[in-house]
Parts: sequence; C-alpha cells; structure tokens
Amino acid sequence: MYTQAMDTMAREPGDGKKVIRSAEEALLEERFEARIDDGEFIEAKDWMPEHYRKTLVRQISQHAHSEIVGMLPEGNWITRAPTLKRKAILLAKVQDEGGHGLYLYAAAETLGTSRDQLLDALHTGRAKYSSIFNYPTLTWADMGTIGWLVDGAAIMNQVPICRCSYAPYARAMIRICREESFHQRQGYEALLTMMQHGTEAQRAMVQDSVNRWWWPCLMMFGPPDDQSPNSAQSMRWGIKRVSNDELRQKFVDATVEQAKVLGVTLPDPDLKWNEARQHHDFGTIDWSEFWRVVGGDGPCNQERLGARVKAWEDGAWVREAALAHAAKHTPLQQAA
Ligand code: FAQ
Repeated sequence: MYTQAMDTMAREPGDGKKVIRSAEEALLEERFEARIDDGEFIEAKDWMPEHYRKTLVRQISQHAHSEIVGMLPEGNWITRAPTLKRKAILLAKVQDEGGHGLYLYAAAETLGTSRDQLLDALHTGRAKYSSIFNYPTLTWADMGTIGWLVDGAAIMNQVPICRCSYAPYARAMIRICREESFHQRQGYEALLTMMQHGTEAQRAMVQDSVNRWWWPCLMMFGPPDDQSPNSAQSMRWGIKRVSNDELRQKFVDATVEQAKVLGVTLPDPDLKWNEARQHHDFGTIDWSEFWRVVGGDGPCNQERLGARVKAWEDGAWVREAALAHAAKHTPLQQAA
C-alpha cells in the first residue's frame, strides 16, 4: 500500500503505443523544440508536447509532495527544541516548507492538473516523494543535520531549476532557493554551536547524526546518470540543467570542506581528494537501499504517509466550511 513506485502517468513516446501526429502538431513541436534550443522560457499558455507537460507534472508534484512530507521529520521536534530561539527558527523553517509545497502545487496546476488529483496520488501511495524523508529523526542533532545536509543537497539540486525551461516552475524555485539557503545556514550554525560550545555527549550526538544522514543525502540526487530513465530527455528540454551525478559530486566537494570546519568526519573510508580529477572520490552508494526506500520499505514510509492522510482527513471540515461559505456568497456577488 505504501509503495511510491507506481507510475501515475503513461509515458510517450516510449510507452509502446504508436504516436500519430498531425502535420499541424508536427509543426508546433518543431517550433517548440526550436524555442527550447534558443533558451527561451515556456509559459503555461504556450503550446507544449504532451510528454513535456507530463514530465513537468511528475517532477513538480513529486517536489511538492517532498516539501509537505518533509515537514514531518522536523515538525516532530518543535515541542522539544532546547531554547525559545531554536524553537522559533524551527517553526519558521517548517512553515516555509509548507509554503514551498503550496507554490509548487500551484505551479503544477498551471499545467492543467488539479491539486485534488495530485494529493490523491500521494495519499494512495501512487506518487513518489523524496526518499530522504523516510528516515527517522532520533535526536536534536538531526534538526541541525537536516538543515546542513538535507537542505544543502536540496539547494545544490534546486539552484539549477531556477533556470528550468518551464517559467512558472523556475519562478517558484527562485523564492524557494532563497528560503532554503536560510534553512541550510541555521542547521549548520546549530551544529557548530554544539560542536564548539557543547559537551562531549553533544559532540558525539552530532557525529552520530551525520553518520546516519550522510549516505541517504547522497541518494537524494537520484540514481546514477546511466541508470536514470528520465535524465536524457529532461536535460534536452532544459527541465534539468545539471545531471544527478554532477550535482552529487558538487555536493560532496562542498560538504567535505564544511565538515572540516565543523569538526565532524564523514562516514566514508573511501572519501579522498583526487588531484587528477580535481574532485573528491567517494565510496559506493547502496542503491538497493535507495530503491527499497523509494519502493515503500524505508524505516518511516508508513508513518509519513499515515500522518499526511490523517492531516487530510482531519482537515475535511475546513474544506467543507470553505465550500459552504463560497456557495453562500456566490449568488450575492453575481447579483452585485
Ligand atoms: N527519492 O530518472 P530519474 C527538499 C525517482 S525537496 C524518491 O533520475 P528525475 C526540501 C524518480 O522520481 C527534495 N524518488 O528521475 C526540504 C524517478 O521515478 P519516476 C525533493 C526518486 O525526475 C529540505 C526514478 O527515481 N527535491 O529536500 C529520488 O529525472 C528539508 C528515476 O530517477 C526535488 O524533488 C529520490 N531521492 O530526477 C524539505 C527536486 N530520486 O518519477 C524539508 C526536483 C529519483 O520516473 C526539509 N526534482 N527518484 O517514477 C528533481 O530534480 C528530480 O526529479 C530528481 C530525480 C533529481 C529528484
């Protein structure tokens, strides 16, 4: 039931069905491809191929789901934040994530899908969301590590999406990236405080947290390029600007230096600078774990989806009241 692995949309042209195009459609497609090649942005009202539209709905809705499911691991700690300052920061961060979900659902809706359809796919386990949010938050240090590593990975992936060829998604990402940047900084600062001014036990708690989150964070960027079914087409259309492996490498290179300043080690004996490549080499990612988690069998998949479904059901009265209010006022507005 909790699988995230089901496809919600048929693909074209690779779904086995013969795609028949009219001469007019072929011309529209040719013009569309030329606009993409010229680096133009596509707006919601513009003609676009069905596969481009579906790819965007898939990616943007998965992204939106990740934001609202991503509120849960941290929301869990709001009542247990150690100081008023940390509590205020965490509350603001979790609210930002809810806001990101809303911008992204709105961007997906410009492509002709409804929010109800998107949420139904999430609640019935047909839609994916980021694998990272199926891991548990066991200690306060996890709040810092999520900011530093999870938001850090999210920014690395999302900055290039600010140049996505679909303009409504690109515009939403500009605002989201500004907020993600604050999220990353607050997480790093919380960890730095514990490492520099904390007790031995607090430093050990930070190291344990980094040990648990490191590998799942590397998985956030998605499968290796040669095993990524969507990458080639998405790169050609300018939906993705940088490949999964390139982003993962950039993240590793940036994080190694930050870990040194923090005074933590990264849990990978194979992590070392490669002078010839001018990048860090790193160990082999356990892709069987990644696919298990994406397939619904991670440590918290059931809990996360259960919490989202419960929130939806508990909110039914708000939706009903809003509809009743709208119905009551519509005739008055029409008469005015
Ligand atoms: N988890 O062919 P590709 C955040 C799926 S937001 C689950 O490479 P694609 C903020 C993929 O969907 C984090 N599934 O796919 C925050 C595809 O399945 P499908 C989310 C994954 O789309 C921070 C299949 O594997 N960010 O963290 C994952 O070209 C802190 C094959 O993969 C975004 O969504 C995964 N990690 O590239 C909130 C950014 N990776 O759909 C709270 C936008 C891959 O064919 C607290 N998305 N899959 O059935 C993207 O950039 C891309 O969609 C990728 C995947 C890079 C995630």
